[in-house]
Amino acid sequence: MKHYFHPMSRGATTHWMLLELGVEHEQVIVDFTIGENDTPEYRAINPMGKVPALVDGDVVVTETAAICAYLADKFPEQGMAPPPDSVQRGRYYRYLFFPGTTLEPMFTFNQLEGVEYSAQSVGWGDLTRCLAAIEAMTPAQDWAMGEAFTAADVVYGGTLDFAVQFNWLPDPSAKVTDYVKRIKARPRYREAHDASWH
Ligand SMILES: N[C@@H](CCC(=O)N[C@@H](CS)C(=O)NCC(=O)O)C(=O)O
Repeated sequence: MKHYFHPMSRGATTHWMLLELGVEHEQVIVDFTIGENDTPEYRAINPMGKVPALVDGDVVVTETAAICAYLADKFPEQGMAPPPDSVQRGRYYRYLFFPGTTLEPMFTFNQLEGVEYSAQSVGWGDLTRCLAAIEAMTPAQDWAMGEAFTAADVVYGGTLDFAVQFNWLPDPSAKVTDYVKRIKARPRYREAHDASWH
């Protein structure tokens, strides 16, 4: 399978996921800083021209969370996703979808000054609600799904890691910083991110 990525991108997260699973893959660097994402060939893979993307035979997957979810399900023996018919699956989906649909837009809008919006209408509500949800969802010990480290931690924990790193979270609680520390202590995280920027 081919992993289209750039080390200074969200591709570090999907690379980390591939390493956690120990999946052989071809790493294809798409240097978007010099427009390598803006070619007809790459747009045929991802019309958004974004990295990361994964091509597995005839299957094309874009979006960081979708790639992590796809990989976790493709290699069920690695235990990085609860079984599709298990009761844990609902909780697992929440961690996979919440970062991209809610946290990322909130972090972006929170950096902008003078932009007014209705917290009742936008999907991310507001910073206060997001911080309360982060506090409620972040595990005090182990991982998002309990003892098993899963794709939920790669996606949700990876987003919190970015947020702490870039100071998007005002005064993160001890629970959040400890969880991010556990994430960063994982050998495969280090391997993926040492190849990136820290
Ligand atoms: N929603 C996408 C966002 C991907 C994204 O924004 N990638 C950035 C790098 S982190 C990119 O490819 N930027 C190049 C560009 O937009 O031209 C995902 O989760 O994968």
